[in-house]
Amino acid sequence: MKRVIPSDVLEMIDKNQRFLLISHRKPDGDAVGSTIALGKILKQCGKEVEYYLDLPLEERLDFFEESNFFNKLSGKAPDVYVSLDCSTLDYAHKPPNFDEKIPILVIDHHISNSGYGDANDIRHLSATGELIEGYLSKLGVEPDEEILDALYTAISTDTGSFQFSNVGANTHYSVAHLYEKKSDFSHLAKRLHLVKSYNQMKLLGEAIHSLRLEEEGLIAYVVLDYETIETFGGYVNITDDIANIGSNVRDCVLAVTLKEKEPGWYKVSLRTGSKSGLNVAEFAKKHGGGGHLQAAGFDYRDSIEDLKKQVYAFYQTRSLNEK
Ligand SMILES: [Mn+2]
Repeated sequence: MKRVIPSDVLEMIDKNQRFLLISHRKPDGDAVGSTIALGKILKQCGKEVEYYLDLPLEERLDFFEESNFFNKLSGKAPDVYVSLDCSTLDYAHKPPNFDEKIPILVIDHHISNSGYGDANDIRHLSATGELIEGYLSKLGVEPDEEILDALYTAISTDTGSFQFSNVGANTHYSVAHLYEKKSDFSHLAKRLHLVKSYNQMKLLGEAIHSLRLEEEGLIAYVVLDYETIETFGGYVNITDDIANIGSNVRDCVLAVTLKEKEPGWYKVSLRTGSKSGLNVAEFAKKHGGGGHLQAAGFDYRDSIEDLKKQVYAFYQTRSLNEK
């Protein structure tokens, strides 16, 4: 059932010629990978494809030859916009003179997606790339190595290298299809999940060094101050593995990471486990941020001591019968 592509989606692809592919702001591996894979699949079907993405790409994602075609818009209006991995149209990175009268095809895996397209393929799989993998056989496309790498990138990044709870048998079936065409993705997996610049590696070390446990090890704090960040290149990635350091400490329930982006201005990330009974998105929302049950973030400009008091009060709200 999950592998069924809606017939009106296939019809929209079949009956149109010019496609403009878009995705969400700050594109992640799934956004970039599923966009490139679908773009090349459509080209193999004889379609004209243009891309409009929010650039620059993260360094680890910036290696696809197909990305040379990104944002080279001809100015001709497309027949169809394709929105990939984007749960709302507000969150999409739309091209200049985006025309609301042109039909939209939505392909996405977010459960919160309301189906804002004129045709929608929304299935709650691990990654949009997992949906796109199913288009290969349906459209009779033989994938080249770049399509395989793009789909692997999409699925591998959105599943945290197949470690998140969104992984299912269907995920592994999809990836098995990729391995039937290419035997070794280890080099790509390393690039996506392990390789860092020297500065980012040193910042990871500094972050681990700053780790402190409070409340008998149940709450962890990691703080990267402005000076340290500046020493190692001045670049802070808010979604990197630094935010997970505290939550990977045994028995830690709540991890708080502060990155001082500008003097006195912190990017705060919160992480908790699926069984903690805490909803960190709620806490982040109170501070003007947002996120998921187990991972959320917000900007913060007051004293760290004050924040710690609020974090502790929040921690105490966790239900006593869950652990
Ligand atoms: Mn995704």
